[in-house]
Amino acid sequence: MRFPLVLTLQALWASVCQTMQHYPAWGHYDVCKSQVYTDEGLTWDYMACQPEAMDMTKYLKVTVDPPNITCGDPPETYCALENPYMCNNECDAENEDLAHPPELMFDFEGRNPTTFWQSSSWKKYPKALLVNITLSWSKTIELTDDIVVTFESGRPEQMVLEKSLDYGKTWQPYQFYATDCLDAFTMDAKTVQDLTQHTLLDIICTEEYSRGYVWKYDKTVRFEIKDRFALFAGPRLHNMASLYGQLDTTKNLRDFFTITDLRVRLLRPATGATMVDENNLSRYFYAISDIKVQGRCKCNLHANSCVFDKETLNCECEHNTTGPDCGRCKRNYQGRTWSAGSYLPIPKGTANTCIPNSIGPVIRQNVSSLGVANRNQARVCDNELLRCQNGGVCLNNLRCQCTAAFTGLLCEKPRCESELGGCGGPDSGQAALSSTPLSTLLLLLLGSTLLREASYRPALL
Ligand SMILES: *[C@@H]1O[C@H](CO)[C@@H](O)[C@H](O)[C@H]1NC(C)=O
Ligand SMILES: *[C@@H]1O[C@H](CO)[C@@H](O)[C@H](O)[C@H]1NC(C)=O
Ligand SMILES: *[C@@H]1O[C@H](CO)[C@@H](O)[C@H](O)[C@H]1NC(C)=O
Ligand SMILES: *[C@@H]1O[C@H](CO)[C@@H](O)[C@H](O)[C@H]1NC(C)=O
Ligand SMILES: *[C@@H]1O[C@H](CO)[C@@H](O)[C@H](O)[C@H]1NC(C)=O
Ligand SMILES: [Ca+2]
Repeated sequence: MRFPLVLTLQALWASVCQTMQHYPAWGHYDVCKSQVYTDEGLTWDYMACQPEAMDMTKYLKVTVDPPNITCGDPPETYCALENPYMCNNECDAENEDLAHPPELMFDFEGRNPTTFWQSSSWKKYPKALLVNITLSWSKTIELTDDIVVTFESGRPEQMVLEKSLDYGKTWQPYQFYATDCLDAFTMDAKTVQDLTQHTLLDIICTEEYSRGYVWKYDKTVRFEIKDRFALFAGPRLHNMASLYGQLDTTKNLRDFFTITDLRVRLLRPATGATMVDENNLSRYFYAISDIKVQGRCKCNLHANSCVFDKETLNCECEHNTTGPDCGRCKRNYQGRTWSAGSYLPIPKGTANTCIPNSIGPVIRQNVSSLGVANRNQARVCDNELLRCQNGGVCLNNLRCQCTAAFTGLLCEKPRCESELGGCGGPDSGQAALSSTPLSTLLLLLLGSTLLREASYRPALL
């Protein structure tokens, strides 16, 4: 029993090392193709690839609604929330030093004093002070780190973070924030720590970022992306292989982290007390010094760079794909139906390139008649290291034909698990784990070790 295990490990190790020599940047999916020598000379090998994560606030358009809610027209003087006698906060849109336009939420922070956007005060109390701050990219992007909104004023007592996936046509809530969730939104208060793999997509209301009048210290409101990733990738995100595998097979999980627009809906400013001081409403307003959004262009694993040109982001598509998200095949390269690249198998993924019209069907015929994989496509399965699991059969090194109960590129997942909501009972995660074959676990284990090493490079994910 022990002998074959060691051999398997060695074989795996050898193949991983070989892969590393060929693809030094493996596991980051940052290379779309590389030249390789084969019996037929120099040819291209194609891999799944994605752009690096970057600071997405450089590429957005910001809109504040209602349009004249930004302070300073007419000029106004504000008092401090915690001290109504401290009234030295002036806003004047005409005076550059005293103006607080929306751009100041996205400038370089680290200056002292901070720069910030500010709303006019709650003059119309008890009518609600409602403000929408909408960030638009005109491009689908995938979030890779927490969204962090830093307030200069007290944090709002009620707010909603919303997202759009269709360029602002429709909006869905991402997270609710309130000092009292039940009262504000008739929702139970939760934190991201209450979420599990099966409830990851639940939209929660949290009191973590609203409570407390001690706003000198607690200024941020977060939407926790990394804690959600960690449900699959482990506490320090060391098993990214597992996360990538899950993203690959579960579309709504992937879509959850994908956006074209974000909206911060400010519903009630900090009051610091149960009673609003109606005699001095200049104490109540919103001010935001910084918003952080880290992400990458969504290019369907067909591009490793994304360029900002004429005010828009566009993927630089490879693999003979085209469109802003590389979402279709180029003209004359529609030899088979377009499909997104795949993170699997780790580490290179599968490019799923578009192939020319003319030779498309012929290649496919020859692939099926001769049982040889199309050279343009990475091998998905074989009878050695990339075995189809759970009784699946490898077809032409291109895909595993799984039995009815399993799914995933290597049939590694019980079918019920890929539907979020999961396999039912609370112990189903356990059941799924124990039914995972040893070799898959080993592969993931090795993958994670190497990923950890690779993560010393800056900007992993
Ligand atoms: C803010 O956006 C929501 C939809 O996301 C809309 O219903 C609401 O009227 C907007 N509020 C303002 C002040 O524009
Ligand atoms: C914004 O402008 C509208 C119409 O010009 C006006 O009715 C409203 O009172 C203004 N609101 C603020 C906060 O200045
Ligand atoms: C708020 O209170 C301070 C101190 O009493 C006062 O100086 C200021 O004018 C007040 N502002 C308003 C709008 O009443
Ligand atoms: C795409 O097309 C170009 C030329 O049109 C070709 O050189 C290249 O090999 C093709 N295949 C891929 C997968 O990029
Ligand atoms: C496909 O296979 C057939 C028969 O084996 C052969 O005649 C044909 O030339 C092959 N086509 C290509 C593009 O290799
Ligand atoms: Ca700022």
